[in-house]
Amino acid sequence: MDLKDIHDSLVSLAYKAGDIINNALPETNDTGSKKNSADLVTEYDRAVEKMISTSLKEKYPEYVFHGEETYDPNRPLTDAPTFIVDPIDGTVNFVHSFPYACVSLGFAVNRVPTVGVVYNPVTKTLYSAIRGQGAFLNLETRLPLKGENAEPLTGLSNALVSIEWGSDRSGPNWETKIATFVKLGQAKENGGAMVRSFRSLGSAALNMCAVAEGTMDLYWEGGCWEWDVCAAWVILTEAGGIVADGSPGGWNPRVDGRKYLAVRGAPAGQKEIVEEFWGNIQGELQY
Ligand code: LIP
Repeated sequence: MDLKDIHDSLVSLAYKAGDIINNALPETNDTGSKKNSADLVTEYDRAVEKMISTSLKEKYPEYVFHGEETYDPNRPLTDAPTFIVDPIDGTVNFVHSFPYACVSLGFAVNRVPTVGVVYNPVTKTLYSAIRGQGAFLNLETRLPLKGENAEPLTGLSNALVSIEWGSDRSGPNWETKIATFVKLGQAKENGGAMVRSFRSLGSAALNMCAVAEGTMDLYWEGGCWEWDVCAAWVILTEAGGIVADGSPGGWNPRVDGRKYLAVRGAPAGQKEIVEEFWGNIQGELQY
């Protein structure tokens, strides 16, 4: 298994996908939706995935292809070496021309994210990593950006936290998310964690890459999928970060576990901030 060859192939495909994305003319009104108006798919999502899957199946017929737009719940992710791909992560942003959409190209072995490439073609920002070989911005800048000067994590009140609204806007998971956002954000004298602030980039992959580069301290989401996070996961861990379960107690979540807590690399404080975050979750995410 030549991981460098796989990495280089995914980088090349990322730039090709970026050309399709940058030349697209998506419309906000007549875009196809999956389960509701927040869960979108466009002809460009499908075209990019088709281009990627055709190329990967031709070059690596021995590996499985697992993509968002051709996902079959009757054929879930296995331990086999698998390309795990989201052709356009941040489709809502893409449709609205908000410049935070990306192609997410992951490769996992035994469900362990091993190669990752995430590319935002609007900002020309490429994140990449091979397990055990470091994480990079635009193939040359090592992550995290602060390198050896990365600061300790000193609790949620000093943290910039990425959260997402997702497309499920009712039910117990929604209630848990909203109540947790309130608990995290409110003043300490009212029992809250007083996080410094929240951000929602609208793309799981770009949220997790922001944590990898160290411009975000944490990212918490339940309900996204393995194709949203696989590539960014290895980029994050190769930048010294960790991925804990999005529910309390899980230190080794599966890439297809659908609930995640990503924490940036730091010389101290990772375990403590995970436990502080878990202590603020209001309910149990069920995925
Ligand atoms: C998106 C994720 C995001 C989530 C959205 C959506 P998509 O993926 O990246 O984290 O909150 O609901 O699932 O659909 O743009 O590929």
